[in-house]
Amino acid sequence: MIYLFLMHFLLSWLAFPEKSKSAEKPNFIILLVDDQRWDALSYGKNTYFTTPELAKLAAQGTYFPDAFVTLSICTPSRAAILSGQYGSRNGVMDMGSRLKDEPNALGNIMKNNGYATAVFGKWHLPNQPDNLGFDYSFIFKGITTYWDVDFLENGKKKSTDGFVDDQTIDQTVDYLKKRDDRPFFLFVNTFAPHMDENYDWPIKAAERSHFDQQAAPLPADWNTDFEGKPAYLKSERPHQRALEYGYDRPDSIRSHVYKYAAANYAMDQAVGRLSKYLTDEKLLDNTYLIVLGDNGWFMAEHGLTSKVLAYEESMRVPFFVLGPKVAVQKSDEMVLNVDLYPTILDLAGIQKTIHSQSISLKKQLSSQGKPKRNHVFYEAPVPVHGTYPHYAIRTKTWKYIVTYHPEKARELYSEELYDLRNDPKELKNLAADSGSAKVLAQLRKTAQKEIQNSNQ
Ligand SMILES: [Ca+2]
Repeated sequence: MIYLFLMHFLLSWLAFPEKSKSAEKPNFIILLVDDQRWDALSYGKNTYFTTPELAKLAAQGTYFPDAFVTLSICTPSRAAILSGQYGSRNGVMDMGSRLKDEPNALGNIMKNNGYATAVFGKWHLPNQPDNLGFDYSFIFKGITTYWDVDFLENGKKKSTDGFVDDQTIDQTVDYLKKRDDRPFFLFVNTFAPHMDENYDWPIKAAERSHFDQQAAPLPADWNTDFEGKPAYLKSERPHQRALEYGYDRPDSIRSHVYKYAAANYAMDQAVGRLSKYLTDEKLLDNTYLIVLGDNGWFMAEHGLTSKVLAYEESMRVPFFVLGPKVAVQKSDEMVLNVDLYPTILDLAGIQKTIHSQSISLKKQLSSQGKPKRNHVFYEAPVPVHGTYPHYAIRTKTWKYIVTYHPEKARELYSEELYDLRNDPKELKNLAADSGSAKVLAQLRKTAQKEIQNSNQ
């Protein structure tokens, strides 16, 4: 008995210094949800897109309802997160470009500061994970299927059975179970609710049973004549692909909304497995969990599908943070995906001179304070998925979008102005409205200044 007691004492004594060492630095998990619209998170509201697990997590931390990406599409969004910079500076403005500055990628900074680094799930950059600082990777590249996916574990094929996001999350939990005493930085990427490679959301009946297809909401302007919107949208992919999906018929739209909601729910349930582990192990006492979407997704709003464009359904994403001393609150700050980079360095106490086009949210995570931003800047400078080059300024109450000809450099194609307070769905373009001329002039000026500064 005395022997056992002494052994216990000795083991505790040996274990304690290691535990306190890892407690010095906080851990970080970025959970990036693929193609999740800002309203596909059931936080504090009744929505068709129920996500009980994410809602439970969001209610424990700071939720940012006004959160946006700098460019709404997979690869540029991931590059923006890992660089803290806009695509026009970091080099990634389309699907095939490489992140230029690998040594200063977030993974490398964390690794060089003593963090165990790992990435899980969807990887959508031409750069290799280890070159961006991830020591361990369990990934698939780009677009895949929902079931029985072949992952790459540190570059070697590893076949799996079951739902892709269950595998991603289970591997994350497995990694955490086997971790050493270093603090960790994990980049966890879901695939759902992105469409799979067959342009479908093949979710099983159990998840679909949570949703009523007939009750799926229809957007107000699904049958639009494009009045007030850039005319090219009608003949290019954003609308033409929507027609291929059958978005000229309410039943087809409802079918897509229903399947998207079920896929979003399946992702949510997978995340619940990580949430349970973090809670059971009390890891959230010293771990910041940052959850956001990489871009939104149109489901017939303005007669469109897909993303890239600067309307709310596309550029606005879910975003919340929980962890040590993070206040339970809804923040007024307008935030961007590029803010993760300086925020994580700030919270980790890493001193580094960075060329970041973003702000640290450390203060916003502990108290309301005065918002730092009065607008966010959005850029889609090169044609992607049938869009023309365009930029936007979004304030709390207004949005200005300027579009240029794709082949005639800097030749204005169209301007849009939306009064978000009275027209949150961006149905009525006020750019030609004389009563809004002053706001238009002001936002136009802000946009030009931001465009000039964007790659500086
Ligand atoms: Ca995406």
